[in-house]
Amino acid sequence: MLSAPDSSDQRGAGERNPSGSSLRLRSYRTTITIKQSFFSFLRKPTQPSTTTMNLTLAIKPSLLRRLSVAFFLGMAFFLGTLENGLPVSGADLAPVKLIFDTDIGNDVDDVLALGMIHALQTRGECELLCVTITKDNDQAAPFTDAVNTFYGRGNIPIGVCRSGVTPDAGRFIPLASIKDDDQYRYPHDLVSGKDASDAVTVLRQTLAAASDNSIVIAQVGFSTNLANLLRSEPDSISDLGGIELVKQKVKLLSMMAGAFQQITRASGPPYDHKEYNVIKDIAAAQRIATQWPTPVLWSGFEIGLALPYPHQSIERDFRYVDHHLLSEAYIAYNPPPHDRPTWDLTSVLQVIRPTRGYFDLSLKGTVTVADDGLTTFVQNGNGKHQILKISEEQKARTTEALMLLSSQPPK
Ligand SMILES: [Ca+2]
Ligand SMILES: [Ca+2]
Repeated sequence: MLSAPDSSDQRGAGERNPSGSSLRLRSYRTTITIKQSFFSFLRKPTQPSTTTMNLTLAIKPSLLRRLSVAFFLGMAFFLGTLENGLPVSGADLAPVKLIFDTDIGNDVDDVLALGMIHALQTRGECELLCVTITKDNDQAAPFTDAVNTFYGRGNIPIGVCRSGVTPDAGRFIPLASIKDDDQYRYPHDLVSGKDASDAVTVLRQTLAAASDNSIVIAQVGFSTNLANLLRSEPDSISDLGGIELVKQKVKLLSMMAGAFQQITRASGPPYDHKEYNVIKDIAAAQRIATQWPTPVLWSGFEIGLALPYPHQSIERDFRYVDHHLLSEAYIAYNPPPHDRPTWDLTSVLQVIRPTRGYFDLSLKGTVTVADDGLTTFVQNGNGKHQILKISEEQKARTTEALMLLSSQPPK
């Protein structure tokens, strides 16, 4: 096994390997004969040009070891640029340009997913361009701004919808309004969703400003905003209607929506699950399934359910500040020892780290959303859809990644 050069490298050549191993490092001498004309550019005009010269290179053991280490580090770097045996292009290493569309304020996995996005941005792996919200409550946008501000990105545009869907405050978004000594516990300057722009406007502005085929969207709530985007008409922001704008600018949509396996409860037989993000706006989900013009990844209910967030992380990993909006939201929603499924986190992780083997993807096919909200996936050669899958072997490593990224402190 290779190790970095140690203090023995400071010793003179020929000294015994301090480890006492039988491997004796000796001086290696290599004689290289090179046509002197090769070095003619170094030659003084008076030097003869037709002779050959012998170069003797004495390579000391310490140098040899350094060269070995450098060689293997170089190989490791080279192999690190391979994914699935294929070279990773510079474009693959560029930060993913991300739009996060969320019903933040209902379940708490949206909050952990947003924290994870910030951690990945800090690592240079993505750039969060805007957040659009499908929960129609005026405290959802200030809560989102508070999370973004905590991670040092309080100017990220936030768009809201006025759909009437899930208008209640829920269990944790009022945390953004808490004040300690007349100061917001969680600073933010967007104090009400009434002051935020319409989500479709924010989406159209973000897409219009983007390079072609550059945008990835993670939709982890209802399909309301994206369905409205598809229906949007050309306007002062863009000459393109919604479908054309998406077709030109969006590379991939990743959705936490639907269920593609029967779900087993603690008691009772397995059942066909009507998933929350779909049934809250079935018509919008149907529009996405039938009209969205780019490839779509679907993370079904069964994926996040298979990856419960370890509650010990909530108790331990967020204590680097006195108050943490992520852990307080989790506790307000469903406190430890509850291990909340990681539904929304899975859709984010897959699109920012698509080649790391956290999940498997089905072959291509088509998702259908029935009028009652049930979803089915049928494999076919030319469909735009793929569904996420996860194996027993992947679960521990993927959970670890979700946990570490969710709880990573701001830079
Ligand atoms: Ca702000
Ligand atoms: Ca959600």
